[in-house]
Amino acid sequence: MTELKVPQNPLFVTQPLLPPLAEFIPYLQEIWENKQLTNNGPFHQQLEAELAAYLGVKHISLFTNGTIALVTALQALRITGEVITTPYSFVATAHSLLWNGIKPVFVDIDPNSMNLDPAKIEAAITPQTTAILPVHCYGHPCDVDRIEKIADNYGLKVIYDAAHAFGVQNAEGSILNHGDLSVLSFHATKVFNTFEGGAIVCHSEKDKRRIDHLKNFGFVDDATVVSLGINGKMSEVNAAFGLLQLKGIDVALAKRKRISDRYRAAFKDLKGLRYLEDVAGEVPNFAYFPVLLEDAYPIDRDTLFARLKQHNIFARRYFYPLITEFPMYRGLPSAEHGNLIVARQLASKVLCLPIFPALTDDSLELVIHLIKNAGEL
Ligand code: T4K
Repeated sequence: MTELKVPQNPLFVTQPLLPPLAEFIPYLQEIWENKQLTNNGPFHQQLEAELAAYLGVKHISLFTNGTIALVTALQALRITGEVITTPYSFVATAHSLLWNGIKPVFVDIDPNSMNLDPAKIEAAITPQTTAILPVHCYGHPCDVDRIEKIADNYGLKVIYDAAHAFGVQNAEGSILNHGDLSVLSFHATKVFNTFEGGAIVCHSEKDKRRIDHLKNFGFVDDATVVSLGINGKMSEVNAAFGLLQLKGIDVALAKRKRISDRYRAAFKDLKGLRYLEDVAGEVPNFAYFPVLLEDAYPIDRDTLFARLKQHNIFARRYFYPLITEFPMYRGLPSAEHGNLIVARQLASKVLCLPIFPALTDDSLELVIHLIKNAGEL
């Protein structure tokens, strides 16, 4: 790259994966012919089967989005009282608890993994605690073994918010096989998208049946409603799009890996900038590329954020503000500043850089140049 060119079009943190439109038309023709638009149609069933096989999980239930899937997962396990969760996430994680009348209890995160710190969970457990809702933040796996041990000791359920963790594996296989349930998001900004969409992964037919009833108003047949269900069903158009997406997912993941590798190589010896390290045996999905700017970096996170914006580059401060800063959470005792020291630090220091399959080399090199030369520009 000889000169710095401000990109003509804005460069966003992500851009949805979209296959050629012509490849989607035959799916639409099929829907137009069979007139099944929703309610567990053929594409819906096919996508559930193909996703379960691709992800290496037993059962998957598709949803209209990840948030309704989270709300339903808590209903499926009849969670009540208090639930331990992280403040360092998208607000939907905690909202799913409030929608169920559950009190969120926020616990601080680990500075290296940026996930719920297992060492701090036990101190937050009370007689009202019924579950833990950790997030595999940025797609990096939580310490599932330690969380499982604590849950077993105290008789708690574990629901993983796996919105970022499509395709992620640890040494034992899919990360989605841990906990009682895992919830995925297939939103446009995710590694695998169905425009809007989500899913619950579960381990037994019985759980899947209950989840499927809950996402269909509680109906088990045309005259019987057994639970306080909601309309959480994925439509045939979204499911068909998912089937097409799935065909290109491995190529898309490989492109993401290339970008992640390039960022890592470029920032390896950069003073004051830290990125998430690989965990042994982990298969990541390169969903996000968060960098943490420490004191040794020449400018602070918000100055870098603004400077990139001047160059038409829209990095994102995920997850700033912390969930506990929002009005419906800030009065909770666990939202108190001293309880969340690491999360507060990270929320002021982390910036997520553009990463998506169609990111061009020129754009990637421009982002790298601006970050490496922040002290001089
Ligand atoms: N749990 C966690 C941990 C989550 O991260 C999320 C969602 C959920 C639960 C809930 O799942 P869903 O109910 O959403 O399925 C985005 C997404 O809206 C949200 O899905 C996601 N997390 C969150 C981390 O990011 P914003 O406010 O950053 O979205 P937005 O519209 O600013 O998009 C970011 C950039 O992506 C834009 O600047 C441009 C680009 N973009 C976005 C969209 C929507 C496109 O190029 N095309 C698009 O269609 O929240």
